[in-house]
Amino acid sequence: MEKTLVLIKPDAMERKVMGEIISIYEKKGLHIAALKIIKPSIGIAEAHYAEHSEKPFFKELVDFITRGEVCAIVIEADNAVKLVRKINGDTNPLHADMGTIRGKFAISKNENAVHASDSPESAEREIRLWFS
Ligand code: FUP
Repeated sequence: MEKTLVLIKPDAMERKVMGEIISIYEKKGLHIAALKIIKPSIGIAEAHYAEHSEKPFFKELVDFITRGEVCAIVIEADNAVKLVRKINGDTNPLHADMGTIRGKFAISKNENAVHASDSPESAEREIRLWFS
């Protein structure tokens, strides 16, 4: 079965909606295969967002993800990658459908509540990074 990595980001953790977000994946019937709460180091944040290292928002991204606790989750399901990205919704909360996690919980493009891997290959790399 396919695996994907979800991060519940510091904005959502601070607002105490971790349980509510996890329950959305569970109610959809997805299997939570692993879960841990950590305060990410700058190293893990930079490695996670390596593909964005040349982007103007990279520093903001790393500062944000390292400012507090994150809940890292491995979700296992058929088509987990596509399904979880659909449940999470558009990166920009202004474009996210209101039924999605970002539609319900995201504040801005940066503080957008959740991350999910964008391909099975990214999922493998990210799961190795967060659960090594
Ligand atoms: P997503 O796959 O939906 O998480 O989005 P991207 O991989 O395109 O972007 C990674 C993160 O960068 C997003 F969570 C939000 C952030 N971002 C910004 O802060 N500003 C931007 O202009 C674009 C993305």
